[in-house]
Amino acid sequence: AQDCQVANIQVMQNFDKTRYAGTWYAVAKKDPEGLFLLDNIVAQLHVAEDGTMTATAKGRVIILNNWEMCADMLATFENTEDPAKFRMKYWGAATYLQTGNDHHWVIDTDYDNYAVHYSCRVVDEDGTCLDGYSFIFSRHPGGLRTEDQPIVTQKKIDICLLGKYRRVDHTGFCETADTANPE
Ligand code: AZE
Repeated sequence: AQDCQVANIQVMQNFDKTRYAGTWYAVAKKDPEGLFLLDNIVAQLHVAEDGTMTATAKGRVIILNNWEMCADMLATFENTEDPAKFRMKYWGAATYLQTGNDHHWVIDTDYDNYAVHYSCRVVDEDGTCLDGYSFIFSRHPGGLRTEDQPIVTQKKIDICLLGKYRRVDHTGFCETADTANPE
């Protein structure tokens, strides 16, 4: 059984960021406190020849008193001693969007269908996570394959977040011409 200590959370073994690259659709998320991406969340990860990982992400947000928009985010990743644990610096393409420096842990992935992401922002005195977020990503915009669902459910249990996720809808909100990614 898991003890919910952030320090004891198991991440992906032999993580291969080259295989992790490409497009991921968020299909479920556990929110942190405060402003966050609402839905239509798509991440594109890129690994350069020298191994540097960068990303873009889009998602619907509501900022400044009910202004609904598509957040266009950029990120760079810093390696740590664990190949599946990164520091992620991110910022908005527009200055009024959020900037931050979060952990980015890859809990599990088969690279071709699903990925379980985890980020704890604040560790509590007892070693559990006080404030954090997590994404379940799929290569398929329609959701997880049936056969991947029990694997993902087990990982949610392992990271002590079972029952804390909401589904992420994809309605095409961030796919209009003026926000489309030229890649
Ligand atoms: C992530 C995938 C890799 C790139 C990035 C991600 C996270 C982005 C945010 C963005 C928040 C924006 C807000 C804007 C008002 C993990 C999806 C950048 C957390 C709240």
